Amino acid sequence: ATAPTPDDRFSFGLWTVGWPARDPFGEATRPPLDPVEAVHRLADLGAYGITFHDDDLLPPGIDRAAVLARFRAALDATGLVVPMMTTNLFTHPVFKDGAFTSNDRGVRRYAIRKTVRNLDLAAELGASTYVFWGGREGAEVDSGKDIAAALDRYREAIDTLAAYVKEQGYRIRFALEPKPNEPRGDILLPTVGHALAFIATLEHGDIVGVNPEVGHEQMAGLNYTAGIAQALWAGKLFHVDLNGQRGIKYDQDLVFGHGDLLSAFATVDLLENGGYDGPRHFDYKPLRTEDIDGVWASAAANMRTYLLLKERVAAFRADPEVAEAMAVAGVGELARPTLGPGETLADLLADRSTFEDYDPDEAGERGYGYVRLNQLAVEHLMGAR
Ligand code: 3MF
Ligand code: MG
Ligand code: MG
Ligand code: MG
Repeated sequence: ATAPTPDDRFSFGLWTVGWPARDPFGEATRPPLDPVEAVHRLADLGAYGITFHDDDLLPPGIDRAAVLARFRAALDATGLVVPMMTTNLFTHPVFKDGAFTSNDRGVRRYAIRKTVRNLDLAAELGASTYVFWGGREGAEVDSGKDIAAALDRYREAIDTLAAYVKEQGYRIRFALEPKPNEPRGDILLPTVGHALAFIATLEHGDIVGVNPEVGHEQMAGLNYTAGIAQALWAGKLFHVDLNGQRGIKYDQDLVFGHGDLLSAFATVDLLENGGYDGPRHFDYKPLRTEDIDGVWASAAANMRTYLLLKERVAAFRADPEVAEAMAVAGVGELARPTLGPGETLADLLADRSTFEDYDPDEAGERGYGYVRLNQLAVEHLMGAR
């Protein structure tokens, strides 16, 4: 694969390469990373964007003006952009029962204030997507959280903030990031489907979409590619968090492709050929075993894996045998409406070929050849074709 360039639109969270690898059982294994260093290293590697939570760059108590001036200078020097920003509504103890859905009203009002402050900065830095990951919006105790009331408060917060964005004339869209659990026992809007259903109830849902993360859907045993396909179909795939996950367990945030590689192949196929035009954003964690060289090697690995998969997907799509296998499977046939142009249900009922003269036993004998199609995908993925 060719080396990544800004045209590939790869972006990374500051909290990804900057993760000092503190986990629930162990101390940090790496020193803190200067955000300015992160900007330079990511630009050198060929990324185009860097994203961050308010507190990643501007922790409480820091000289905001000074930090921002240094950070902006690094962006200007490298050409790196800030396509997405988000709010940390999960680290501080104040958010232990949630932010927009805490049972404590004062916390909910503080969460809205904290978000508005960072939305103003997002507008200033030109970020076009603002992500909401509700990590603490959830519960462990069923009787302790009125889910309907929590969803009312969630809706109230998102609508209030979206109305603010419109009033200010900011060119920002929101993207809700689903996750089934961790750190809460159960989290509200646990999957892409739950989030889409929630968005449909919003007053300002026109500027609200989703930011699905590979590992989050896979933690729920779901198919990530199918999930983002439905989000695309709904016109709601505003952003993606790419990474790797190996099965239903804690959120691993592995390098993209280091989990379910065949699924990653399908994801790249969809992102490249399915009409997605947002950033290819990586939300991963360099393994705790890595030193700082390993951090940059892992950042490069995300992009290289994506580009290699993009190459393999192109070869798969260009292979005449694949086209033939797809025709056998009827992949294109599904795009044809079930009723003919202008045909009514009455016409269909009158059409003897749909029932009286239809032989379901004979139709049931059709083989779809999906295994052959999948084997072709596997062989392209392995570089065997
Ligand atoms: C946690 C996440 C988050 C979100 C981030 C918004 C800390 O599992 O995935 O990362 O992605 O808050 O982008
Ligand atoms: Mg995550
Ligand atoms: Mg994750
Ligand atoms: Mg994420």
